[in-house]
Amino acid sequence: MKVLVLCALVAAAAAWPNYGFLNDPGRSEPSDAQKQHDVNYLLYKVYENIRDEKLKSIGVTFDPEADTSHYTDNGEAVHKLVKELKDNRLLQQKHWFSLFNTRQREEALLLYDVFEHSKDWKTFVSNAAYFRNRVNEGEFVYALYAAVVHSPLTKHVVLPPLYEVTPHLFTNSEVIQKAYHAKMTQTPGKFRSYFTGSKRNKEQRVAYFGEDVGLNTHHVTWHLEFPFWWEDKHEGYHLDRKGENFFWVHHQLTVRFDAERLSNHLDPVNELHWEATIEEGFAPHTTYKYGGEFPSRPDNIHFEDVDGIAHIRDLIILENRIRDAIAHGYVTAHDGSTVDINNSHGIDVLGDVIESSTYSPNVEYYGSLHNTAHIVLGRQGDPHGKYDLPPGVLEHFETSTRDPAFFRLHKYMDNIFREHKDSLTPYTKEELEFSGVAIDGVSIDGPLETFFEDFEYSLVNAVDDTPQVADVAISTVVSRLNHKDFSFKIDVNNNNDHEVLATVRIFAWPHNDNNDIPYSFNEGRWRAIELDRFWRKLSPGVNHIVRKSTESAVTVPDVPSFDSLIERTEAALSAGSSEVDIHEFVSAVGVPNRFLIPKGNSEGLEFELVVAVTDGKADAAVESLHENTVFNHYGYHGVYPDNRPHGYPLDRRVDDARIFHDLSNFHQHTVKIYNH
Ligand SMILES: *[C@@H]1O[C@H](CO)[C@@H](O)[C@H](O)[C@H]1NC(C)=O
Ligand SMILES: [Cu+2]
Repeated sequence: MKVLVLCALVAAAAAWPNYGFLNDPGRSEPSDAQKQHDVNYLLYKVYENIRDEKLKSIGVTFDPEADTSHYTDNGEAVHKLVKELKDNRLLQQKHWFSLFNTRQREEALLLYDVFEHSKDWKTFVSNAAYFRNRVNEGEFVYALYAAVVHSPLTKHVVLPPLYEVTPHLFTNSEVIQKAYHAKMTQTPGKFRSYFTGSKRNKEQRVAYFGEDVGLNTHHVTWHLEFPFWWEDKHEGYHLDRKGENFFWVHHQLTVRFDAERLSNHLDPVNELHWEATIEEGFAPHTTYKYGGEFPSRPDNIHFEDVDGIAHIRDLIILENRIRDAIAHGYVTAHDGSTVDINNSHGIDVLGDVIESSTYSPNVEYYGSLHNTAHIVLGRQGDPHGKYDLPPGVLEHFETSTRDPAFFRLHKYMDNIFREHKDSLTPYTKEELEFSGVAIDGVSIDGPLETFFEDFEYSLVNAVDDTPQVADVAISTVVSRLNHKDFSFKIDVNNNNDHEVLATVRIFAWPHNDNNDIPYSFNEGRWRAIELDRFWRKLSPGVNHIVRKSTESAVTVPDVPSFDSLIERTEAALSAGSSEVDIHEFVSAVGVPNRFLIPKGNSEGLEFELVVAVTDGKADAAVESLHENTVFNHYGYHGVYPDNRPHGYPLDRRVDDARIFHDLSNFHQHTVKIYNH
């Protein structure tokens, strides 16, 4: 019997492709460096044949259904996908892809399921090579990115910057055209990208925010880490606080954008209103790789129903149902039971309801306000499909923030969330105190100063070629915001006779509004930009905490270029090293560190800097947070680190600011942010 089983195993292995590491006895999985190499080449020139010979031949000879013992679901997912493929039902290649398109999303998720159910890397990578040649490229890229983010097999793999994998979604058409010209004429080219539109459009002053490739990557990556389609059967984990994270990530985008506007003498964003005019039009100056130009929207249009998507009046009804739930303090689940939201957890439920995600307790009743609104707003240029235009920028996470209307839409959502938060009872002094702990002083070492710098990224993956045509260097240079390094110095007195764990939370909000009137504490705290949140052990006596701006837990560094990622990987492999030293780039979920502080202005824009040191023992949801160095601001693989709500202790209404000013574990002072 034993012999029989062994024979069967050997036979199965023979039918499976010969993948390099199999020749390396004693190793069951390839090294991280090898996986990084494979992912690099799966994404390199994704519209053409794979440039890695081994992967390329696997892509041709592999039979995904040959041995289903390599799948955790006995091949169920792969059978489904192969059947769709054989029945010719899959979206063609060289066609646009949008995650908001139901059928296209289903196809991408079928492939995601195949990756997820692959027991080992060999199976994962062979399927990737095989389906890359057969499914729509956009679906492939999405499925692979999502799988690499979530799979335990790719824990240390760094995803190449999306703006160099699919540059069309990040780069203006004018520059893309120059890139094609450079390729056709085999002349290397470095082209400057300018922000969309002209100075006649005031919105252009803040285009450096919405069009920043790093910020767009943050937005895409957050939605990959917390997809609305996620069900807990995936990888077997629940994405803790997904709905609340949805609120917070967009709340932060909203308040950061308003702070950029203030820095540029613009009024804050007005919320979108279904019955009012959308004043700003938008001309995206962006083209699909396949499928034409992104549609424009003229100024001053009224919302129109979008055929096949939604009636405006239905969206108003959904909004009313949600606001009704907030007023009642509970949502009604699909089975008629009620879910209490009049508590700290309510925001999480509400986030699931508004987005909506599969976690929504009643999608039949509350619908999908956010996702539907994205499509409806994205289609206002051609609501009845008369001109057969492809989806709008708002139907892709990569391109959404380019359109200023994105921020209107999110201001609208944000105000609904605020209605809920404002309905909760304010924190009391007793709840906010940290017994025996007092902040002695807070200072900033170094200037709070921003500047613009040039950033270059490659467009080689934007243009077409074949292995017979040599590559010429093609890139674009874009201006981007950055800031000088600085550190927070926080002196904290621990008057207890023992060590305590503390959570340090740092925020800043604009001192004045657009009319130069100071914000009240309650208005300011809602506009607070989160700068950092970390845990520290405090010894008895005085503790001098120094926290560098580069260490901020809400930000991530910019990912190295695709070229340098490939170079570093190949160097590691040829040196026989099993890993590539790129650990700090594994997560791209955070805001780029460059955007940690808003732009400010030449006279110095005033902000209220706020530091709260709260009881870490009560706050910490997991052990050893004071030693944490990985990005886990929104949680990691479903585990959220903090027992407190996002934005704590500023997340609730403040009726009496004296409560905060009387706290010894709370500090506030005015700072100025300069831009030179
Ligand atoms: C929420 O709870 C608070 C305190 O328990 C209560 O005062 C308030 O009326 C409740 N709100 C709703 C909408 O039920
Ligand atoms: Cu979003």
